[in-house]
Amino acid sequence: MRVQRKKSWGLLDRDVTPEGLVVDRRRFLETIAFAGVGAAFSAMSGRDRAIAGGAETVPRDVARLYPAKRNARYAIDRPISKPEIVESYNNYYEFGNVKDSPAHAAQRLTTRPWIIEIAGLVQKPFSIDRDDLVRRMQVEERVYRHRCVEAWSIAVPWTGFPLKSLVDLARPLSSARFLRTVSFKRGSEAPDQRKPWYPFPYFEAFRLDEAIHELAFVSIGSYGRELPKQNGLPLGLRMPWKYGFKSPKAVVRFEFTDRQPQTFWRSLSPFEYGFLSNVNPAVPHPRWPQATEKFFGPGGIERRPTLPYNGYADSVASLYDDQSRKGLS
Ligand SMILES: Nc1nc2c(c(=O)[nH]1)N[C@H]1C(S)=C(S)[C@@H](COP(=O)(O)O)O[C@H]1N2
Ligand SMILES: [Mo]
Repeated sequence: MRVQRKKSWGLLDRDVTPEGLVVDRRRFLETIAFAGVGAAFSAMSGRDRAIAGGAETVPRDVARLYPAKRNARYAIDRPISKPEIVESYNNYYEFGNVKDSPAHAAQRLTTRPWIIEIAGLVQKPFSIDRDDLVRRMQVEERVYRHRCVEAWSIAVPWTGFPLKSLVDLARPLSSARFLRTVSFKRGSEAPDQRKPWYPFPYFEAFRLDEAIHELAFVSIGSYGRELPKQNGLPLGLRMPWKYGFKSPKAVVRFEFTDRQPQTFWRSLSPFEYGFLSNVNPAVPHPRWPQATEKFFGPGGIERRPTLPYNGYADSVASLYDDQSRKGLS
């Protein structure tokens, strides 16, 4: 079966548990920190002091955020998926359109430095480095369900902070009604972005009331360490009550608008992809019935009923009127 094909990169090993993985990874990072480069590090400023060598170093204070304390409020009804699956079976069209391509192709993305722009209807537009943004946030771990419109699903412990904290930092004007995200565009590192048939960079958008909902989450890590590139490093969103394409990866720009923005997949196929695209078992997608899903559980694939709002109805259903509850949009 394709998704279980062995992948080897980093420190992943088919046999380690998620917990074991966290421990191994930290030990590795700490070993690096204390091994070769001591003298060089002590000459650097605290900000630049980094844990690992090479071009893209994780600043030491950022690496120390992991593993972040899990927020028990977001416990879910199913076990966590194996990182080996979550990190080898990906949708990330910048890095190919087959599931096992991003796991290797995305390693070419340069993720540090990474400047994020805050733009549009805000009191004062600004740019901020990803690590500086992270330093200003209260970081925690949340286990979320993730449901792709293709009808597969996973459950993942993400590290990050509420999108609302970023919105607060941005200080939107009262005229702002929507939040639009734009992901990176760098054809030299993501060859699939050079192909003409997709309108890269990837762009998504949300109503502002959705963006400040407590479930809307900015992800910077998973399984107790920095996000793998194929899962969205340096920073992505996780909107767990929506289909997976509404969780953009590698975001470089947050833009506040007063009109509903266009979105990537909707621009390609408006009858297949709604603006809201909340998970809804009653509304079949033209290509994928949505009544059930294939959950990548720790013991293998489980067929499960799809839950309204992906199981988050108690929390988010009140955001939507009858009209938007019924349909795709
Ligand atoms: N920039 C970008 N973000 C993206 C996508 C993409 O192609 N490009 N695919 C989306 C889709 S369709 C899904 S299902 C999720 C998959 O996230 P995962 O690979 O971390 O499980 O990422 C979403 N975010
Ligand atoms: Mo998806």
